[in-house]
Amino acid sequence: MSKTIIISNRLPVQLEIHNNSIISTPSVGGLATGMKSVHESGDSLWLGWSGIPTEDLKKGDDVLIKNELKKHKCVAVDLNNNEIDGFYFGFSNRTIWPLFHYFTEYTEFEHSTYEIYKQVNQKFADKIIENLNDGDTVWIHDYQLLLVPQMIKEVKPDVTIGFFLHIPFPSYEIFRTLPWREELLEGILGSDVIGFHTYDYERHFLSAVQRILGYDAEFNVIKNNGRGILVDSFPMGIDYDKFHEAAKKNSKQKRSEESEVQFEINKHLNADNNAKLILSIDRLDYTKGIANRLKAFEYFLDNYPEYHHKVRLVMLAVPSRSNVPQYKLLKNEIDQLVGRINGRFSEVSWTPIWYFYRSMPFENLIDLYTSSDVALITPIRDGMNLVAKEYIATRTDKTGVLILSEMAGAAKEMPEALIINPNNFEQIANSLHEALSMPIEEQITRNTSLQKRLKNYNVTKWASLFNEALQNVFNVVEKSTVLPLDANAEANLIDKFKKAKQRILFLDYDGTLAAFEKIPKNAKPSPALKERLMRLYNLPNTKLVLITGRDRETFNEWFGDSPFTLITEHGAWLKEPEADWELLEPLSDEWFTSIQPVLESYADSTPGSIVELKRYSLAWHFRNVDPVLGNRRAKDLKATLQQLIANNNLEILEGDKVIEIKTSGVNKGKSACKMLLNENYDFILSMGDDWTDEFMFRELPEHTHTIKVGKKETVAKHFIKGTKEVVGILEKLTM
Ligand code: GDG
Repeated sequence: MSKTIIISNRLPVQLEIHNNSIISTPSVGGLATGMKSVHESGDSLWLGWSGIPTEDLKKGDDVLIKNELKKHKCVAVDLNNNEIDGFYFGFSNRTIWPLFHYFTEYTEFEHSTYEIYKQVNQKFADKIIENLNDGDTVWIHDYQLLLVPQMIKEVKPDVTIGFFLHIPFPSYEIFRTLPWREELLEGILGSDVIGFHTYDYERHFLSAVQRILGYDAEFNVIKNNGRGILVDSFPMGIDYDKFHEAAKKNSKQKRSEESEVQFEINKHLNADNNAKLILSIDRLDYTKGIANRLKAFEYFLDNYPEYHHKVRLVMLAVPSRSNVPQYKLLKNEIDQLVGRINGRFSEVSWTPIWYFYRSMPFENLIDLYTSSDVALITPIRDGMNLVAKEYIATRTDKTGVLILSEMAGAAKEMPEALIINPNNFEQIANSLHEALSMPIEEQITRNTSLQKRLKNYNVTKWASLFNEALQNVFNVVEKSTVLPLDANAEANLIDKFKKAKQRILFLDYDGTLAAFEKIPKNAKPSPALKERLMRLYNLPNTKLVLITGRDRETFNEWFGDSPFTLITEHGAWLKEPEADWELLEPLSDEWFTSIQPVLESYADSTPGSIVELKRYSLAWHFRNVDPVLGNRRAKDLKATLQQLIANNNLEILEGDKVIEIKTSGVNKGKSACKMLLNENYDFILSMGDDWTDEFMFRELPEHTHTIKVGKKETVAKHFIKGTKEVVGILEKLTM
């Protein structure tokens, strides 16, 4: 039976070994809490790090761990201390975490930790592949594992892979600062469905993919490798009933059953008729805005003295990543702020802040949620923030006010809360006043809508919508039918080549034999390339055709003295070795006068674009233009040209970041087929990267070995990554 494999950095249980016996406790944190109900209810296997470094394991511990994890349907990925430092405390938490939360000043760009991050991601990928059966679905979670989707897809192209990011995806301007931006994006794009909490994160991701990798996106589908990748927002919900029912149970508790926390809370609430409790719960993290919150609370106490003695802020800060320097600094800052505020305002019978630096059992969490009149949640940036949702779920009598930062993903779904800017002390203080004096009826009205939404769109719904998208993704997007030229296919190609009696090779130039250059003239063939082509040419019974969209003059300069067959301007010109250039089609340039000014005006108004004048065609190149602007202008230009070329026997060719206008009927396919007329080739190879090469792939005989270079849609039979791989194949043909 097929299963879902869930993968996250940490498992949903934390393990500790004491005196040869193992203790497991549930993990705290948004991801673990959210996915737990999915894991428990379905047929699934959860892979992640056990929490114990391999150095701490004694002989036999691995078996103990394995057996314990088996009970929880989990499998451990073993990590040693060096890996934990580099991968988790290093690249994950000192590079990605701060950068994705817009804390650029905390972001470290450290090559060595990235290398370990890569190795550990590979370890996760290997473990997944080891546990994978046909028909299984893979669901990878969060920023620690950005490279894993691609690592799996490369080995198992047929597996359906989902990826969900629990933290924000930053804007392109922030993301582009990462030295490893291309690799990380490619890593995520190994997935078939990519999910974010909000539409903002989704559009930032789409923008980064288009601008950094140059891949096209149609609405929320990215075209990559001839396959579609669905990108969507799936705001994560909570296990509403669990929190609601726990709160109900809590309200029916007898005094004797009360916890110590509840006892202390009640003491405060009973001390004054108007006593109120404000709650703050987070991991101790600089993204959560804890310092700002404290300062805003101090500002509130200064400006609203009538609340002295009556109001208390209960602040639970759960220890987190204390190995990372910024977290240590933050801990000191919070300690000092709490000390200062309590020092300033405390009286014998009243301390304004109750501060807990630890985690609490679930029951105490419920005590806090149910006893607090206000929840004050003010992150500077937060992917979602489940605490905001949990607080509302526990308000069984529908009272209570949520003050929520607009920077939390949750704010998008909770407009009935008092939404604040976490950097605006005054606004936070005024909202506290508004919350504490809000009429009960208004609280009930707001919370009724909130609860309805949270109950309906709970974590099960979230997971099932994501899963549905994953199961149906190939009804929405295209599954790649093009195969990579893997070792078997390559061996077959070489074998056919060696055994053939008459061979012909059609090789495109830019993007196939030579990498793209910012200035097209700079893509001149290197002596090494020329030598390699000569070796091919010198093989017996082998015809070598270089086929390009470039103009005749440039190719004549580069290859005029080489003995290869040259076809330029998409098939307008032909030069056989030792012969003169010959025009393959009757062409004219009379139409330039009406079209060239239009292209020039687009080049003027679109920074980075240029017009290329060929002998019988005109091209507008926009490779160096911002991709979004470039695509928009290209669309406009095409529409304008379509009106101008009507009745002119011209056609518009859309290449890779180029729009070309030329006499219709001239294309690489037609001219390549002409080369076959008088010979009987039993081996034909055609390689190209561009849309214009598709004419060759389509029109050459069925037995042609067609290879697309790069990750685009194609009718070719195989694809390879890039020019380096092209060189590799050519080398092997001459060996
Ligand atoms: C990441 C993103 C996103 C907290 N203290 C205790 C405790 N908790 C539980 C809460 C809640 C969870 O931990 C915290 O969830 P958050 O969403 O607030 O935050 P992160 O852990 O930073 O999670 C975040 C989330 O992923 C999900 O996608 O919302 O934006 O940063 O469930 O109840 N639980 C117990 N004791 C505690 O002391 N038992």
